[in-house]
Amino acid sequence: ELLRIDHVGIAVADLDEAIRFYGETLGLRCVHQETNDEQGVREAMLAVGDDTGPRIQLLAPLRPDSAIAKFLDRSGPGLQQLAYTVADVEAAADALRARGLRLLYDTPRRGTAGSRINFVHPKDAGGVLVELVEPAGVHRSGD
Ligand code: CMX
Repeated sequence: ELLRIDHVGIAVADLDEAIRFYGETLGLRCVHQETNDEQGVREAMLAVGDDTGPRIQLLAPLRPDSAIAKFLDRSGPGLQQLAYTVADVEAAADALRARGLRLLYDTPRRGTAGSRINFVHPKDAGGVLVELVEPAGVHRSGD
């Protein structure tokens, strides 16, 4: 039920500086920015090429106790997560739980642009923090 790669998330200390670097050095265009208070992040979505494929997500911490701040403290800036698009985040999470993986949330939380998200613990996915993203507006069974 993983449909495609949605985005690759990169932890950065300074969002504006990172957006500038990616724009000026790699030519990636910032197409969306938002603050997600619950996740403790300021984030930016960058389009690659014609923007038909996966995007790059830059993640900067809002607070010292946030997941991104802890990641930066431990590992420094760099790849933090790999996110897959799913049609139904609850169904995808249930299927992975049934295969013995730990999901971080009992119920989905809000992600970028009104999406619904959950995560697989990196220790259960070969050292990769896997995010499941159900984009806003897709059909959900039970609605
Ligand atoms: N990728 C790979 N491994 C990671 C990791 C990551 N992003 N974050 C932590 N780990 C590893 C640590 O290196 C550590 O390994 P060792 O035990 O071998 O040293 C282990 O996982 C720690 O696990 P933990 O103590 O259970 O958890 P932490 O306090 O380090 O938090 C995690 C890790 C994944 C539970 C936390 O980052 C989290 O809740 N993430 C989900 C939310 C999130 O990332 N939000 C920001 C993005 C928001 C968005 O995408 O919209």
